[in-house]
Amino acid sequence: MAKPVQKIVILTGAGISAESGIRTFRASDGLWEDHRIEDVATPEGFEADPELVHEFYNMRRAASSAAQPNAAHIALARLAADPRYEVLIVTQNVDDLHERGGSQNVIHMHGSLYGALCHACGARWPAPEVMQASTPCPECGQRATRPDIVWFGEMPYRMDEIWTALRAADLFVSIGTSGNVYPAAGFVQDASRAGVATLELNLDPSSGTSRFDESRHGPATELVPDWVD
Ligand code: BV8
Repeated sequence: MAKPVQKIVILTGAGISAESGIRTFRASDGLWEDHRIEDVATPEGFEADPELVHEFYNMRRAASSAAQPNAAHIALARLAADPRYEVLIVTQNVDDLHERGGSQNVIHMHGSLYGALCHACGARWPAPEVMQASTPCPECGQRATRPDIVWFGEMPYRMDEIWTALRAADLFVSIGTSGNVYPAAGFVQDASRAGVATLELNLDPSSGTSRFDESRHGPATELVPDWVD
């Protein structure tokens, strides 16, 4: 009788991309130049100044495209390739380093720098490297283009799928996130309530560290390959 496959749900945050040179939110003290991130990563911020918000995301898209996946991204792809495990990566990150590191089963719950969305009709298409609000929508032609990013106050993507997978998992692992933003920060509680084992791999204790069965602290490029291998 073949051993049962172990189901693992992995939540990642900005910390897994830090060693690829992509700044985390905390490292920038929640600031981008002289703007609070909550001011640019919100629908109100976009309404108030669409070009400023596009500039914020164009800069981050350029940083993401210039970055390389690191040993942590690559180790997670190795784990998923092992037939003993069924791995789902739920990332809060909007970069594409998981995919470029070889992972296939990835949910971008906060959207992606590589998606464009029409604020008027809801159409989606692949984002150009540099995006402007005036870029006409390929569907409705209106000039209301925004990055396909989930801002504060907006509903994250594919939550039902995520919660279902979380509750059916054997193990929930949180990597590189400070545990400050909901609903992602609540996943450890959802997992524990469903009897799922929980592990935190983070540079330093997150806001939710006491909720994990086990916490290991250090850089992701050391912790993740050690855990995977
Ligand atoms: C929603 C896309 C409802 C944008 C992002 C009060 C209480 C509870 C909740 C709320 C509240 N007030 C408001 C809310 C809701 C709000 C929220 O949680 N606010 C917080 C500030 C309190 N949440 C929302 O608005 C969410 N939506 O609730 O919708 C709803 C319901 C129905 C219908 C409609 C709506 C949406 C939140 C999504 C916002 N978008 N991202 C963008 O990227 O520009 S959030 C953004 O910030 C990131 O995606 C990420 O989620 C978050 C930053 O978190 P981290 O990834 O953890 O990054 P951070 O820098 O904080 O931490 C890095 C960690 O890595 C650190 O711990 C560090 O130690 C570690 N690290 C660093 N280097 C390394 C490392 N680890 C390992 N190795 C290293 N080398």
